Amino acid sequence: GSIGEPTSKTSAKDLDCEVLVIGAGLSGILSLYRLRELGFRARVLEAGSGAGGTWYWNRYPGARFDSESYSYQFTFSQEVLNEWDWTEHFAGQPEILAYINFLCDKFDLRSDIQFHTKLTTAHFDQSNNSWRLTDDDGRQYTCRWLITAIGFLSAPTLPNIPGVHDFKGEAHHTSRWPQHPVTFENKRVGLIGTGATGIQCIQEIAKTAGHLTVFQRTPNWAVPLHNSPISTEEMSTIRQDYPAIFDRCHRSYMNFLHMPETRALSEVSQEEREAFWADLYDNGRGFRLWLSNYRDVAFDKKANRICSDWIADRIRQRVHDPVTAEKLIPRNHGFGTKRVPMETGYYEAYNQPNVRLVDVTETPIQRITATGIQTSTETLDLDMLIYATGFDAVTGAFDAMDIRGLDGLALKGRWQGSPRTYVGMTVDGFPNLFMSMGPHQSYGNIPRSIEYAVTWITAALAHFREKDVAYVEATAEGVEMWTRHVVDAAKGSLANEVDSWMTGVNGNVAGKQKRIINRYTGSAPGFRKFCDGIAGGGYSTFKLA
Ligand code: N01
Repeated sequence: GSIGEPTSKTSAKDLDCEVLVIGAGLSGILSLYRLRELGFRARVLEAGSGAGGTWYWNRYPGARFDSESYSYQFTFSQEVLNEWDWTEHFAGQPEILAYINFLCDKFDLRSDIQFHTKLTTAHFDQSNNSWRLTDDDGRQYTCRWLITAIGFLSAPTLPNIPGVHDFKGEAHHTSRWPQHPVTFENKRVGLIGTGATGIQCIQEIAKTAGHLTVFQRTPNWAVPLHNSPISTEEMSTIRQDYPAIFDRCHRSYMNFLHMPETRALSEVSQEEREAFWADLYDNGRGFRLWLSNYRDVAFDKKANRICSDWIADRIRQRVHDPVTAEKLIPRNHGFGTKRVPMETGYYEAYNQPNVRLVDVTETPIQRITATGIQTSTETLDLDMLIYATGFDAVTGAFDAMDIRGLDGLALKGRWQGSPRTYVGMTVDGFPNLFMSMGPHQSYGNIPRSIEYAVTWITAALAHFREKDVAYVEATAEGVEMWTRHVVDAAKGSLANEVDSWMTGVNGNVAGKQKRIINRYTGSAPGFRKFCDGIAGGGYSTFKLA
């Protein structure tokens, strides 16, 4: 260091950076913005060639917000709120990526983002309280504080079907969609997976594909999105409404715009509830039917069944072939117990002559071959295969790296298939490591949740710097308490009694067959209050040195 530079135990002058952030998605770019604002020397390391994370990787046709654009943007900069116009109530991926690039340009964020950098290891060095990272080219990076901004739906998984690597035609996972245009005209396309991604993709590809075969294992309760363009006049009305919109999100259970219905289904007549659902189904934008439903639908099996049956009838009305319609109606889970996919003409796609549904519970896929898919009853030749098969969610991106804390303890080993955290942002045994959107956090409306987590983490770092603290570790008691609280908060919700990424189940990943509680399902306002309390108490619930 130069003469006269203050020396203290928190001085990070021998390290590459005070703070390294892994990932340049929404969490990463906001971390960088905040850290710079607080005067930290920070850098972001990103595997891709551009910023955007989820919205950089998921370029599949039909990818778009399922939440209102104006509720799913950042609120930290009034200037950006003034300058950026949304053109649709639910923006498509190109517009979302343009928004993220607008943020990067405006705040010159790219100058501190290193692209094409895929980290493989992160080891804590006890000798000087720092993290040492290695990328897949063997380059090393050191920092005092490490922020993981790696996403919880970012590690894609292929189906565990024999021959999955044998196909010689064009094959794409939705989450690794190429940057060059992909066309479907005159092509025989096969698509596996009917989650939120598959449904967005199917309804779009059906418009142009020569022929599309959808391989469905579990149908989902998709409901209409009701997207529409935003005119210049409407945009200025929406903008005037921003404070009210953000306030609503702030007060709601999962940071969404939609408030729950206060009545229970049992308190209203059949006529009344059917009119209520018809209005939400036919006019309610986005998640309204899901999140503004009668309050017992998410918890009471009987109420849920009545609502599910009503929606099943809507599916029957929309699909001409009764056999196909029945296949599209979920049997093993009720409405809203998994993330509800949003659709625009999804069910009608199956009325087109170029679209066919194959139920793989009836005719299982036996193998993927060089030329297509072989089921128990037929061989289908395909030009293109699309995997909309989802992610090794929540812990997958952590498992993909060798993360080691005190005494070489591996994070994977610490968690052993079920995460343990303190407020979803820290883990005992892993000092100076902070996670944005780690397990056990309140997800819901993700940008709202990211804005909170990143602001909390970066403010904590500023506090530690001010107090000359160089070592911060969650306590074992804190982790035990929070983990128990997360499990308790999950009780009673039907969503936690169903296999999905939200309960940590992924049949394609070894060791992920059993349901766990991997996200915080208590209220977002309660989560924030708890975390604010930690900050207000000077972070005394951490081990500080
Ligand atoms: O992934 P999924 P996704 N054989 O796991 C099937 C968010 N998101 O990418 O259910 C046959 O939901 C699997 O079948 P099954 C949102 O939070 C947000 O669609 O396991 N099929 C299922 O149908 C969402 O929840 C937006 O029986 C196999 C599908 O693949 C999350 O991302 C848009 C199979 C995977 O569905 C994940 O959604 C899109 C196999 N071996 C997504 N393996 C927004 O708008 C898997 N499947 C913000």
